[in-house]
Amino acid sequence: MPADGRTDKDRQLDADRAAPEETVLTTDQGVAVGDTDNSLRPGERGPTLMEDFHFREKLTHFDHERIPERVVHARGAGAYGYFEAYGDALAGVTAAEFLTDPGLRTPVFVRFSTVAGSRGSADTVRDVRGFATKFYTRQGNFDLVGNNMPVFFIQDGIKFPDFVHAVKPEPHNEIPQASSAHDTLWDFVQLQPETTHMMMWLMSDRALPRSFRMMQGFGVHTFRLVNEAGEGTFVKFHWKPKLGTHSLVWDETQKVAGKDPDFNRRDLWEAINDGDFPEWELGVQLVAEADEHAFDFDLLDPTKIIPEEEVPVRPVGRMVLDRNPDNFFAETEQVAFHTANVVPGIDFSNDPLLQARLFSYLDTQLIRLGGPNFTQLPVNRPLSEVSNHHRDGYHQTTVHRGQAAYHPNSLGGGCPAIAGDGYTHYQERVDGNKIRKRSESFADHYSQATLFWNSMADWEKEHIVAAFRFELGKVEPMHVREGVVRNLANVHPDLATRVAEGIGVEPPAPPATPPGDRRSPALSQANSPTDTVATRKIAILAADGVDGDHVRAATAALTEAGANCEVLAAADGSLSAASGDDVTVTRALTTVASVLYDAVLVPGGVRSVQTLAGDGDAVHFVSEAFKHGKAIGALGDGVSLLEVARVTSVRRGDRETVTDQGVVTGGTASGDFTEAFITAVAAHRHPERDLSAVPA
Ligand code: HDE
Repeated sequence: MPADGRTDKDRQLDADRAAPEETVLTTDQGVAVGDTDNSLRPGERGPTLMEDFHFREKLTHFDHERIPERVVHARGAGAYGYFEAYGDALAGVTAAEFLTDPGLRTPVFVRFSTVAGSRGSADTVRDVRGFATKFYTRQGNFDLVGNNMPVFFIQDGIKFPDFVHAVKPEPHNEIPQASSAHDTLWDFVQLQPETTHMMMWLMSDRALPRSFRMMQGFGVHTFRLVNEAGEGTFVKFHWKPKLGTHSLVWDETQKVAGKDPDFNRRDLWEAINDGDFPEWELGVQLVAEADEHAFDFDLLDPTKIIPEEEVPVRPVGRMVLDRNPDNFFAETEQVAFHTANVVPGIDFSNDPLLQARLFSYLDTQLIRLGGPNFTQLPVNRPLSEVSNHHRDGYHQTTVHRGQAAYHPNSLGGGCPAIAGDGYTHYQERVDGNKIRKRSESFADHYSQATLFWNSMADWEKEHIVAAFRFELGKVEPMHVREGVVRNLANVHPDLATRVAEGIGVEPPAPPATPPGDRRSPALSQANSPTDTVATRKIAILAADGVDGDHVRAATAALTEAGANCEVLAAADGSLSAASGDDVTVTRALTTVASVLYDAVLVPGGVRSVQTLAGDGDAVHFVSEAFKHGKAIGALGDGVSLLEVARVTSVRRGDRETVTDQGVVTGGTASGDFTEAFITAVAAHRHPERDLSAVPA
């Protein structure tokens, strides 16, 4: 690790960086430009002349600024960082150096994305999130192109265009944008039962991450690790976020989509800018080749997980993102991931979805980035040396020297030479007749959907039912709604009945055989760690006359614990506190909303609280935060604002600290109070509240 903390990739990029400081304006030919505001014309009022090369170049370049957006995962945000293995636990399992040498710091670039929406769509829509990592290893680039859900909609990649056409905006009117709540998706789903397990994930809160920094990542497919002797071990890759796995709630996501469509992107950017570097642990589930058939599902079926209780996830390293890109287009837009980018020690399985991806990603980069030389783009270039006989093509930037561009050659001294230790594909024995047929071992589409349902906490189940009702409520043809309910009956009769009751469909008859009762606690977000308030955004509502000591003491304790506090008031500037001193306002209330914060604190001060009680924005702020299950703190007179905001179903303390369902009240900002409030914020949400009657 170099002393300046920069990765080798960062250093490599120096050669490509350009900055305008101390330069003069030039054409692309390097000719200095003296006027870029007026086109060349005969006379002041004459037509523009063809010979104005600067005008033509400027406009032409502009006209060609856009490239096709990704057909899926068009909207994304990226960052650089590094990966470090914890130790050599995988030595002997894989020849991949970056996974086994704890002394190595491997640079990475990660791009997070939504799937269905266009480049300009909102961040917080209900969708799968992409989680694609490019490791610039010393043995070449390895791309782990995963998602934040561990399974997929289909089992064979030949179905991908069908699925994507169904979920994207409908072809006749291009409606709806970035939403799965429409006829064609659900029509596909009801006719394609293999989607059932993934639809459970999509209807769960996993589809609404609070932050890219608070979501898991999964390689989805079974891959192979291969050691130096050529022996293989099946592997599933997992990313676990250090901040826990947390989600927004549905009503909130829709409001955020309007208030701040860049919510997740901004969150990533700001955290890295502030030095709060997001971190994930890489884990692996390993399965010996001999155990390939030891499960009640097929390891090659991408609609299945290996329950963590059956094969534990072994932590093998950590990834930290510590640098924002310099230029969105050059880096985040032009980064080209490809599942076939593997290094020695990592190989594929015969998962038919993965096999299709091995074709599709290269193909897609060719159209998106306009030719075969996209690997030379700075963000895509490996750190290890590239030397081969590939030549020419659009945008060739390498100046290949020499006469011999073929192998074997003697005129070029036989170079580049064949590597003695080159990548060797795992020598799996494969034989069979050429057939178009799905394996029988892929036929069970429901057991793991049931496992997922059984593993959810009650509030997670409620959210899933509400999501199915919302989405299917937008589907016009009744036979499509009925088809989905028929599928859900195979998952669990409770689920099917509760969904049916909300969408005008006859509840299904009880099944002949009751559903299984297996659970996997690792699937529930209720079991995600809630031990930190790091980077959580706390809104402190105030007006003139606020108790300045409350603001100071609470801010100090929360900041100390890692949270970010903002004082919100009717206008920017500063407030005069009850004791006469000034309190700086971070933002005007009218420019923000409760949905952009994790928790609310109302300090005391009679005048301040009276003003807030008469301000609809402030009152709504509190009731909406309550509705969304967020921690709420109120001190002294601030407690009375809760009444006005209809936070009435909880016990409140006027003097000593009382916590009830994440609402923390008390007389002073004592250690007692701040500790209780911090615990309430760390819990993320308080779903135990009865919210049905709370408007917001
Ligand atoms: Fe992708 N996918 N995909 N996908 N995918 C693309 O490649 C494709 C699948 C994933 O941030 C495309 O460069 C096929 C599973 C991510 O740049 C395209 C199939 C998983 C990203 C493509 C799948 C993913 C993509 C579009 C079924 C999770 C964004 C633009 C056989 C394990 C990467 C592009 C980024 C992007 C094809 C299924 C994840 C068209 C054919 C399963 C995170 O090549």
